[in-house]
Amino acid sequence: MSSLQESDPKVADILNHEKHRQAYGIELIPSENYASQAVMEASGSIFTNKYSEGYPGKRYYGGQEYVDQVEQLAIDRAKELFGVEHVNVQPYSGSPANAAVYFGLLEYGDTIMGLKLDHGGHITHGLPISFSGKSFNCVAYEVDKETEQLNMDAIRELAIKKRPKLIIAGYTAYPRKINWKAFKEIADEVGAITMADIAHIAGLIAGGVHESPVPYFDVITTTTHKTLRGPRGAIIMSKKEFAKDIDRAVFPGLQGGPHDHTTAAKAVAFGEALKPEFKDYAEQIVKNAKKLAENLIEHGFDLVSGGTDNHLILTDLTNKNIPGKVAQEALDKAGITLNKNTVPFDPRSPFDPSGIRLGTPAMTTRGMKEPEMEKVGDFISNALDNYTDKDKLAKIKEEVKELCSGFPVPGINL
Ligand code: DSN
Repeated sequence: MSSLQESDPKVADILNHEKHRQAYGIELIPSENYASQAVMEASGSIFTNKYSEGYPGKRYYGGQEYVDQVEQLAIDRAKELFGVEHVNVQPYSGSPANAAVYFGLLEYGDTIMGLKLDHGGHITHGLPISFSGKSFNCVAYEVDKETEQLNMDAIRELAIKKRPKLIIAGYTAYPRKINWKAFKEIADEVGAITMADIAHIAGLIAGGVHESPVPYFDVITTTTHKTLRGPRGAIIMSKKEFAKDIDRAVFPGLQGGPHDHTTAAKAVAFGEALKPEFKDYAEQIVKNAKKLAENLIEHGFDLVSGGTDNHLILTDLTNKNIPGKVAQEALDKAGITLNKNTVPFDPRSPFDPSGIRLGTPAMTTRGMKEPEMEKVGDFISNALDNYTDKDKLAKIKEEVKELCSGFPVPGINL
């Protein structure tokens, strides 16, 4: 019996159920992944016990000799992985990382420009009800109505009109490549700082299958737990000239003590991403997404922008006459997890949108390849064709379990 089972059987039982859910279900939420056993060991380690406000070599507490080593290791590995001049590895997650950039480099009320939330942007990129929208003057660009892709001419026109201090690129529901150079040219024209939020595609950039913003952008934020496959957390990377302001904004501006156990796990994850096999994983994510997209198109699904270049697929279900929420719930019953999502120019609400968002990082981590993506696409189509039929959904769930049983999850021992 584990010590958790002994001391808290209720929590142990919940965890056990979640373990089976993760192992026997098809995980298609594009922002989720399976961290390695090594990442989870570091994350659940004795660094949980430590406080270390400040930065390596400049702390406000004693007993820092090992914390300093692990934080410096995480910094050095992230620098090597992304080829950047400066890294802060302390942000608790993506939203605090973005907040630190804004509060470190801007004044209240300055104009920031990001992609509209329901076109694929993020809450912290200027949604009026988030801290970003409340503290700054937010201007939103959109995708093109015809192509459902970014139109750099329209973005340039808007930037010239609104003169933002900060331009944000990098998205949560955009299935195409991003032209960093074009964004940089626009920013230079209007005198804006450039911020890339690569949370979704950091693993693809680290693995060399998506172009890096590093040669062009001033500041880059990313969470560490999506395609990068680390612990839940974030980092901020920047050119040297922004380092001091960003570090001050993280601590003491926004945060107190960093989560040292997470820092240790970030170091492990960056070490894993530096290994040659990470490149194969990143390449396979994209191959899998393209295969799944192809299969869904064959099944008559209407993919936003017509396909994908990265790890995610956004599907408008209007032609299938199934709202996104209903689809998500039906697929849950079939053992397939994804999320309902708005599509560009969605006439429906974010609580009950027209689409679903799905991605391949987690399935790629457990070793699935193109033949399995065909099966996954068939399961989705079959489940949505029979979304009111409980027995049919239960039968698909059994088939899903059988498929998943052949692909153990790293870090999950059943
Ligand atoms: N919650 C993340 C996602 O699912 O894309 C973004 O922060």
